[in-house]
Amino acid sequence: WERCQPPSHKGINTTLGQGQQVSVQEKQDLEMPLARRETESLFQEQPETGNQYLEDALLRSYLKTHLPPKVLEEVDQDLERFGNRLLTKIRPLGWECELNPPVFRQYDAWGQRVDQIVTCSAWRKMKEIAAEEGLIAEAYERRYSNWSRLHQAVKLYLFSSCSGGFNCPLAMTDGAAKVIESLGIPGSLKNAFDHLTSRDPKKFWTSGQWMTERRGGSDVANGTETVARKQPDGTYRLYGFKWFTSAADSDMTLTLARVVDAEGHVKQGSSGLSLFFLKVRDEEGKLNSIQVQKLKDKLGTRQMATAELWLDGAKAELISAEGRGVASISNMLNITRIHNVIGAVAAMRRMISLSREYARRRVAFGKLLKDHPLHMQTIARMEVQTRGAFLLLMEIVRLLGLAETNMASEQDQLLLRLLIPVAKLYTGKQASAVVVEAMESFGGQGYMEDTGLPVILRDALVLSIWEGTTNILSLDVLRSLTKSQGQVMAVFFSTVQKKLELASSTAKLEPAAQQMRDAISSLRGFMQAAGSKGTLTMELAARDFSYSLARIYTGALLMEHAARPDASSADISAARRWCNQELCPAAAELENSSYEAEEALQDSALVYEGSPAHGSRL
Ligand code: UCC
Repeated sequence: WERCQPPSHKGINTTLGQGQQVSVQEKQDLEMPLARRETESLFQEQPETGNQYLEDALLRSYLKTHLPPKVLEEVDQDLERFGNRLLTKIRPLGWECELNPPVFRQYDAWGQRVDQIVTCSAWRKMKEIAAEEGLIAEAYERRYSNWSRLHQAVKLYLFSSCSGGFNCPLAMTDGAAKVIESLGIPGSLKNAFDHLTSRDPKKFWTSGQWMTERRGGSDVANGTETVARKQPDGTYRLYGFKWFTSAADSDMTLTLARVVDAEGHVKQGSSGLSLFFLKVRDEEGKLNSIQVQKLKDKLGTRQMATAELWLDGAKAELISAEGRGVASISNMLNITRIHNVIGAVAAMRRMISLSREYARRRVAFGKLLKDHPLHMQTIARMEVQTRGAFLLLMEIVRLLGLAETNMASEQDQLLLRLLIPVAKLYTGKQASAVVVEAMESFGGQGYMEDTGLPVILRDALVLSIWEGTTNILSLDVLRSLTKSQGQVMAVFFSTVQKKLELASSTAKLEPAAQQMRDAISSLRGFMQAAGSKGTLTMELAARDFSYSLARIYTGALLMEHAARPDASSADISAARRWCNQELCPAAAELENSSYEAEEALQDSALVYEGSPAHGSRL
C-alpha cells in the first residue's frame, strides 16, 4: 500500500461542487490502491531482443549461401561475438548518446571564443569501438579479398541501430577513405588514409563531407560559393559558408570549392568545382580558421552534431584535378549512399525485431498479439519489404567487393553504378513506411519517447532526404543510363533474366516467375515507348522508373534466394508476396499518359488551385 501511495488529489477536480468534491476524493482514496495494484499486474512487458546476428535468419542464410566456407567460419564467429558486444555494451551507449546530444559552447567563461562542440563520453566511446571493431578498416585491409566489403557492411548493419548516430560519421569516413584510395593514396594523403582505416582507437580519425551550402544541397554545381585561394606554398585557403556539415566534430573533411584564378575570377557551374582535403584542427587542437556558427536543430539524428561553419581561410589541399570536384566526390557519395541503405535496412530490421517480440508478450482481446492473424499479416508485410531491401543491400556490397579487388567485370561495374541510387532511393522510402507501421504495432506505447521507438522513426526519416533526395537520385539513375549509352539497361535485363532462370525450376515459384517475366516485358515496352518521346517523358517518369528497377531487381534477388535447395518456406513466401505487387509502375503510368506534357501542366494546376499563383504563368 505504501509503495502504491497515489499522489495527493487535493483540488484535482475544480468543476465539481465542494460537497461533491469531497465524496469524489473519498471514493478515489478507497479505490486507488486496488486500481494501482491492477495497473501493476497488467503492466506491459518490454520487448527484449537478444543477439541480433543470431536472430537474423535471412542474414545468416545469405552468408551461408555466398561466403566461401573458410571465410564463413571466421566471419560467423566474429559476428556472433560482435552481436554479444552490441547487446551488452554498445546498445546502452547508443541510448546514452540519444540522451546526451552534443552541446555547442561558443565562448569560455572569460569571453574567449572557443567554438567547442562538446560531445558525451558515450559518443567518444563509440569512436573507439568503431576502430577496435575495424568498422572502416575491414573494408580496406581486404583480408577476405572480395568478401571484405560484405563483412564490413554486415557489421555496420548490425551496429547501425545501436550506434547512437555514430553510423553517420562512419559513412563519411568510409567515403573519404574511398576517395583517397581511388586517387591512388598520394603521399600527402597517406597519413590521413592510415588514420581513417586504423584499428587503433588512439589513432582513428573520422571524416566529414561538407557539400551543402546556403544556396542548396541538391544543386551542388550552382549552390557552391566557397572559393579557394592558392598560397605560395601550393596549399589553398578556403573562404565560404558550409550550411549543413554533419558530424562536425570530425577530425578531417573533404569539401568542394572554386579555385580563384590569377585574375581573381572563379568559374561557375560544375566544371568550376574542385575537391579539397582539410584537417579541422591543427596539432594544438585549434580550429583551422573555421568558425562554428551554430548547431542545427534537427528532427532526428540529434545525437550527432550538424553545424553551420564559416571557413575563414581554412588551410586545405587540392586533391582532384581542377574542375573535377563533383566527379571526384562522387566516389564518396556512392559510399555514403550505400551506408544510407545500410541504415535503412537496419532500422527496418530493428523495428520488426522489437515488434515481433512485443507480439509474443502483449495480450489484447484475450490473446497474445501474435495470435491475431491481422496483426501478424501486418508484420509479415513489413518483413517482406525488409527482406527485399536486405538482399538488395547485399547485392550492392557484393558487387562493390568485386570492384575493389579488380574482380568485377565491366557489366558488374555498370550494374553497381545503377543499383546504388536505385537502392538508396527505394530503401529510404521503405524505411520510413516500415518504421511508421512498426511503431503502430505497439499501439500508444510506440509513440512514447522513453520506449526508444520514436528515436528510430526520427532517425529513419532523414534517410530519404540526405545524400540525395528521392527525385535527385531518380535523376541520377537517368544519368547512369545516359553515361553508359543505355548499356546499363542491357546488363540489368540480362542479370535479372539469369537470376530468374535459376528460380524457374522451382514449382512453387512459378507463378511469381511469371509475374516477373510480365514485369520485365512491361519494362522493355516502357523503355521502347519512352525512348521515342522527348526528354520530358523520361524526367516525369524518373521516379516510377527507378521504383520499377528496384522492384524488379529485388524480385529477382528474392526469387534467387528462394530457389536455393535449402530455402525455407519463409524465403519462398517472401519471394511470392514481393512479386504480387505492381512490379513495373512506370509502364502502368505510361499507359495512363502520366508523362505527357499536358499532364505536367495539370500537375501544376492541381498543386496551385486556390493559391495566389493560380492563373499566373507558372
Ligand atoms: O552531406 C550531407 C550530409 C552528410 C551526412 C551523410 C551521412 C550519411 C549517413 C548514412 C548512415 C545512416 S548531404 C549532401 C548531400 N548532397 C548530395 O547528395 C548531392 C545531391 N546532388 C547530386 O547528387 C547531384 O546529382 C550532383 C551534385 C552530383 C549533380 O552535380 P552536377 O555537377 O550537375 O552533375 P554532372 O555534371 O552530371 O556530373 C559531374 C560528373 C560526371 O562525370 P563526367 O564529367 O566524367 O561525365 C558524372 O558522371 O560527376 C559524375 N557523377 C557521378 N559519377 C555524378 N554523380 C555521380 C555518381 N553518383 N556516381 C558516379
